[in-house]
Amino acid sequence: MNFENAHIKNAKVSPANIGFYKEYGYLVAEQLLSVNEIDELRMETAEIFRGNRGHVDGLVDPGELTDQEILKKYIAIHFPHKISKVIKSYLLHQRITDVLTKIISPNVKCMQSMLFVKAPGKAGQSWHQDEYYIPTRDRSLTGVWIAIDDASLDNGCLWIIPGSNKSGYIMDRVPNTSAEYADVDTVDVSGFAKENIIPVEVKSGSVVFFNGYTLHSSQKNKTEDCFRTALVNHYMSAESMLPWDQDGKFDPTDDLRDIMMVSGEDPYGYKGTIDVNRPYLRPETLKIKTSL
Ligand SMILES: O=C(O)CCC(=O)C(=O)O
Repeated sequence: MNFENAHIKNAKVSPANIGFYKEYGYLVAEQLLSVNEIDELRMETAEIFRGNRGHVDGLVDPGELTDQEILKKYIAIHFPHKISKVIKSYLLHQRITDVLTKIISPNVKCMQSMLFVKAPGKAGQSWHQDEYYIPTRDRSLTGVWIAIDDASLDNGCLWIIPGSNKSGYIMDRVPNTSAEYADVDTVDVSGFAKENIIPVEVKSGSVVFFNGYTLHSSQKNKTEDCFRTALVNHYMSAESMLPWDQDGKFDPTDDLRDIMMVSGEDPYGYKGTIDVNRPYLRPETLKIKTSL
């Protein structure tokens, strides 16, 4: 595996990058966003969790608390773009959509955002493939993971298994017994060679792109004072319908139309769009779609 090709240089996706993505299921664009953009995202994160972008069930009254004191209470908020124009604008960021049109399709839509603050001491996310939760019909789901803080081994960076996307099937889920992870279930990765399970440590402003079949996880934030803030958005080809009922939250659907086009044409544009997802705080222990 030539890891050099995992890196997008100067925001330009090369044929070697595309080949690497097909084979290994991820790419990294170091410092794709500027310092000013990251500052804007950091300030917006504080505003959202202060409740200044609208009500979200479970947000505590900020009173006299500092931003750090407030953020320490949370792991993440789902669908922040529903209340924040700033977050919404980053779903459409040109340097990000330029990459997406090369690795997905000229026609790309976005169906979700998640803003992780992952305060010190908070657990990480167990091994999973995102398509288990967000099914597309053409395996085009793509996560875009924007590092707002530096992400390191200590504060719980992403871990990835390059090439795990290749099998093209959803792996079985088993009970999670590790305190590293907040979830009740996980994928057993003991069959993968240890050297093929790699941390993706990145600097603030860097963006990691990964396929919906790529196994990934993140460990506990073991620092005492260092957040691991990241904005994670999910995209797919606009050619695919989105049969996503969010584990029964919505009526069964062959095409959830709570989407936002970020590039090209929407072949299903005649259906219009809907606005049904509301932002919610991620609970300490997550039990999405588990039969365990
Ligand atoms: O950022 C994290 O800790 C995990 C993100 C993740 O698992 C995802 O985006 O699917």
